[in-house]
Amino acid sequence: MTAPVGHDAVAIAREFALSGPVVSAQPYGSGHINDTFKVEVAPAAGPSRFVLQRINHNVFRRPDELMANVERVCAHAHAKLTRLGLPDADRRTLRLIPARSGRAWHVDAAGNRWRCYHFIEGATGHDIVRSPAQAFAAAKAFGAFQSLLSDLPGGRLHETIPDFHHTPARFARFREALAKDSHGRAASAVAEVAFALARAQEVGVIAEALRDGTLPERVTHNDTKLNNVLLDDVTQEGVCVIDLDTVMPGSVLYDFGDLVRTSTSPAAEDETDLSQVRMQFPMFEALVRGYLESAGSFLTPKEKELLPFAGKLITFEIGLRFLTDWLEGDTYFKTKRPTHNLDRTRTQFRLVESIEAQLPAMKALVAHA
Ligand code: ADP
Ligand code: GN1
Ligand code: MG
Repeated sequence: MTAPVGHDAVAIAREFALSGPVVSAQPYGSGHINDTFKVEVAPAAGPSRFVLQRINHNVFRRPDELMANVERVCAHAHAKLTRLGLPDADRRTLRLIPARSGRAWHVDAAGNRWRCYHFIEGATGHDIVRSPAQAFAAAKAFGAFQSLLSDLPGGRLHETIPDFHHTPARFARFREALAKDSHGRAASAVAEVAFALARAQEVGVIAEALRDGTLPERVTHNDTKLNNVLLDDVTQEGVCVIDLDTVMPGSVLYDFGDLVRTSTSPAAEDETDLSQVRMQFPMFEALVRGYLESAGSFLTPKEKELLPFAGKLITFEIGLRFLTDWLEGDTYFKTKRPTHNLDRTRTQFRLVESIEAQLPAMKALVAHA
């Protein structure tokens, strides 16, 4: 869908207990789901910048459950980091600013849910990986995030999007969209459809192992694209994992897999020059090192063994979701041009091919890591 406009973000920001009078609220970031604004307040004793977000309720059907998850995750992470004595715990996890009502969110007149976070200063979310050092830092940060949440109290988190990474369910939805072809677009994606159908046999590997217990369920992030971890502008180290809407029970393989998808290619997710798209081995090597540094101690042998395959499967799954959205008329992901979802599909599938060609070498690397 195209980005919704017209929210009075300044007025909404004033509904939160900020440290001074709101002076501006500008659209911010490149996420595909929520509407994000950078809010500035007049100079005051406290922080002067905040992040205001409208939760996309077409995607997140139960925003109350989502916010309950986010509150629990933020509180646990902050308390644990503080307990560990980290000097900059305030920068290492998202922190919610309560609304003036005292709740963690504000509901506007149109029924939209809004929340507000402290702005993480001096750190950036990158859309494209620039160096193995960045890949290393991102993977280490997401592994540390999983470790941080491994003792989250209070029972199982809500599933904010049921079957979010159930690749067979994603495949079934793709087949339905193809059969309906509601927008007459299947003819424009013949090669991509054939590419997807040819890989039907592999879609169940992780979902089935989770179901039969050969892979453990853990608290995972589930949306570990590179721009969902902010890296320090000076040191390039991972500072803060953001975008907590899909933190829920899952497999660590989805998290590692999405890092491979988003942190190994020198091209953007929507690059139209497919000759630019490829899995760069030094980036993969850095991801493995970074991830094992923070998560290596708790991974089972099977989780470790499947890390390379997960990179391929998740890249395929996200490509399939873009293709499904293309066939269904662009109702889910924000788009900025008519063929945006088709372009994104092509990029993902080209990356899948590149991963497939290097899978034996990737497996050998992990086996010896
Ligand atoms: P979406 O679900 O739409 O991807 P995100 O939560 O990832 O939304 O936020 C969109 C962008 O806003 C991020 O990629 C990041 O650049 C920026 N951002 C989000 N939260 C913060 C924060 N607390 N501090 C600084 N930047 C942030
Ligand atoms: C969305 O919210 P954002 O832009 O970080 C999507 C992910 C996809 C990603 C593809 C809730 O992530 O699942 O992998 O786009 N988030 C949701 O770029 O669907
Ligand atoms: Mg995001």
